[in-house]
Amino acid sequence: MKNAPGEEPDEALTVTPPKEWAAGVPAVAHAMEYSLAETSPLRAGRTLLTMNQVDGIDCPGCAWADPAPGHRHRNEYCENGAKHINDEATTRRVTADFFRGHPVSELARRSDAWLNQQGRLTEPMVKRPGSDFYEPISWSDAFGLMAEELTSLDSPDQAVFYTSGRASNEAAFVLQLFARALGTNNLPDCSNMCHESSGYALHETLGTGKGTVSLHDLHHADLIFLVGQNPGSNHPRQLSALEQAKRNGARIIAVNPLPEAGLLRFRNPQKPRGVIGPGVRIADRFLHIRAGGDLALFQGLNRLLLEAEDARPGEVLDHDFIRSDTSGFDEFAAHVRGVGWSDVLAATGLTREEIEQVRDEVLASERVVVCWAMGITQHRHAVPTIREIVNFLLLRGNVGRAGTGACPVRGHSNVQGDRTVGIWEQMPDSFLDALQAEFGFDPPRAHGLDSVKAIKAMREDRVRFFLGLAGNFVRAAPDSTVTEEAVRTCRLTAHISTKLNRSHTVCGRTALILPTLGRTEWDMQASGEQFVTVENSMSEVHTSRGRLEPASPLLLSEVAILSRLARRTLGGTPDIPWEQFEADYGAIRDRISRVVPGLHDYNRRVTRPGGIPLTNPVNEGVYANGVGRALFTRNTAERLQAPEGHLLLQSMRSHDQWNTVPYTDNDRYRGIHGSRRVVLVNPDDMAELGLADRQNVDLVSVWADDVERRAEDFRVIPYPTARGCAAAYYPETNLLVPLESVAENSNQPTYKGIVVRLEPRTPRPMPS
Ligand SMILES: Nc1nc2c(c(=O)[nH]1)N[C@H]1C(S)=C(S)[C@@H](COP(=O)(O)OP(=O)(O)OC[C@H]3O[C@@H](n4cnc5c(=O)[nH]c(N)nc54)[C@H](O)[C@@H]3O)O[C@H]1N2
Ligand SMILES: Nc1nc2c(c(=O)[nH]1)N[C@H]1C(S)=C(S)[C@@H](COP(=O)(O)OP(=O)(O)OC[C@H]3O[C@@H](n4cnc5c(=O)[nH]c(N)nc54)[C@H](O)[C@@H]3O)O[C@H]1N2
Ligand SMILES: [Mo]
Repeated sequence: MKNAPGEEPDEALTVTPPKEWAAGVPAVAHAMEYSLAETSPLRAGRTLLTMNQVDGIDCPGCAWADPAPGHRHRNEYCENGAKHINDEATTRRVTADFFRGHPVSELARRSDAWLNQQGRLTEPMVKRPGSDFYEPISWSDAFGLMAEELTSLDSPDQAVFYTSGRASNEAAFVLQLFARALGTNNLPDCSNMCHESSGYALHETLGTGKGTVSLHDLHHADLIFLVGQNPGSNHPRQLSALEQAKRNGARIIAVNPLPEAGLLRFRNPQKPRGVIGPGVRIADRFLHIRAGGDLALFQGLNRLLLEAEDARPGEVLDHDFIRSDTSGFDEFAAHVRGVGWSDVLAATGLTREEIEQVRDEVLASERVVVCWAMGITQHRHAVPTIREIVNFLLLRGNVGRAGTGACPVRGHSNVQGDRTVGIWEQMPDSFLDALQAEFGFDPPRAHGLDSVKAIKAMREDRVRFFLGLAGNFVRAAPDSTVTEEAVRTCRLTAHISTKLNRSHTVCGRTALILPTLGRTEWDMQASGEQFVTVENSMSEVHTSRGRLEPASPLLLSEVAILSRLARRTLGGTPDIPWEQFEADYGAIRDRISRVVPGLHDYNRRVTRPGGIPLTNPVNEGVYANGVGRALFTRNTAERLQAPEGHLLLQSMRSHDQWNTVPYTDNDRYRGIHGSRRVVLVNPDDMAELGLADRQNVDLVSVWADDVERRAEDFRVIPYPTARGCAAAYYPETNLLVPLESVAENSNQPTYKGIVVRLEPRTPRPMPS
């Protein structure tokens, strides 16, 4: 298994010291530079100035929440949000002519960045069996092809419908309705690869899949943990919220194997002070943890809290809360008291003193929030780790009170909303019952395929049809070579997309590109101009309305594509008004309001400034986990450790990419320029492994099968990552993640815990 095509090694690599602060003037300058390279000043202005404003465009970047109406800055966007939005608003176009000049076999050799840079997709295209070219097809014929395939399946479970978290609530609801009316729950999504572990652990312990924290809670916390996330690059507007919390007196503890720029210092570009001053120090304390050590950290901390309670009975734990709201405390306490310090220190790479200092911070704090992202969820023992974080919060009643709670920081701007409206292969019976009552058909009850299971089913020839609503499934998934072979077994693959990506080049016998409107564009339908709705990481549902002229007159909206496909495939059975849905998205929201709890009176409430804040039942003392109380849990996991001569590799995002799409080869904050084929290694590990600065190596992953997974020709960069750990970029390293390597229970790929060895290649002359 080798590199993906287009991933030639780079001679242009330069390395500068990692930055110790994030945002500030260079960030704004970089945003404008990127915007103007992609689009005109007028278009850039129109998108940026309405971004995240009441009645404007929801940033298609991350899911971070907006401040309350009236408290938004005129420029309520960050450098990276500006890049993402202008990547969509680009004036470059991929036309039928383009495809005449580029056979699919050639496109399959291009890099991810190159494919994205070709611009917006403009008309529906088909690649027919045996052909190496995409050619134009009418919308009607495209729907005909898909309907024919779908109606000839032996079972509806031979179809898979993937969703990426960019899709609006309206499109997502229509898609899941179509899939279930067809008869399948095969609705994998990007969340299977993102926060599935959080959903699993939180459901089990608190009875909710969502975070319990609002922006207001964050602003008023005394102590905030940032565990396994890189907000400077991936949630830059979170830094503004943290700055605000600090102004209110909060302390912040960052836990990460990498000293990320955004964790250290922040210069707010929206304030004069941020432009000139030294900025705000973000993390008061930085725990340079070993990858995968977080479960041990929180267990050690929990043990220290129990012992503090022993020393000062009645003063440390929130006994009233534990008694009234939780279950399982005694078993948990007995278990955690037995956790050995040598194990904790070995797993974390921290000293006992460091963990005791954290305990003291906790004891001095009335209100604690824990934020986490992919550094936690993408490990084999992600679920027990998050359960232990919940134990930690429960001990001092840091759940359900103002200024406290669990804050899984979501990725895609609407990944949470898509789940709320039914994109999940395991929606509970209550949801399916509501669908049945509303639409009068019997939805399938057996769980469908998640992302990893879908790939396995393809490999076993159990899938004939794949439709992707947004996203880049082939590149986001693990074990790239295996996934690519699996996808090629499908008879028909179709993608509803805005930009060209690798999933269009690695396809089924017949392949369709279904180009669609983006968030930035106005959406005109029979009943007039439409808006869509989305839900952010803090469960606020609000509108998003585009302002730009669509990239091509041939584009259809996601809702239109899905409604027409459904009508063509299902005809009148069951009797669902697909035409009306397409004509007026309000008709979809009316249905959602009767199916999804909390979204009653959707059309009226969602257009109010600030939208609908969905209440998390946990904040009202309701735990819908079957027990009716928050659960303390006992967690054990084998320590994640690379054998001697190996390192534990994490695959992460640079500062200049959106998931599977790198924009440039630079990672400004980490000081890497001109190449993404780098592996960051601790200098002491380099010495021990006999590796030199910039040495060329192959990354070879080690797994209990006899498949060789090798990512070729990376340069070793000495970097202050924790000992025993290494870091490289996603998606270039996805081929190293075995399909079988998943988190227990959540089935989420372990993108942050890959055992690798670094194999030196024959030395090449270094560029001077
Ligand atoms: N600009 C930009 N913004 C984005 C995205 C993007 O690609 N570009 N993607 C969006 C999406 S979908 C998501 S899910 C989020 C992702 O946001 P993040 O989760 O911040 O993304 P990653 O780059 O995967 O970074 C994971 C962080 O976890 C740390 N880490 C790795 N392993 C461990 C560990 O074992 N323990 C601890 N404590 N830390 C660890 C890494 O060093 C890194 O800082 O961002 C969203 N926002
Ligand atoms: N190794 C490794 N792998 C990972 C991760 C990791 O950290 N490491 N992270 C995982 C995570 S957290 C996630 S969320 C997944 C991401 O997986 P995906 O969500 O599947 O991937 P994206 O790269 O966000 O998808 C980009 C494509 O979406 C399409 N698109 C963009 N905007 C729109 C729109 O408005 N409408 C439509 N219809 N299409 C649009 C464009 O065609 C673009 O090429 O990857 C996962 N994979
Ligand atoms: Mo994500």
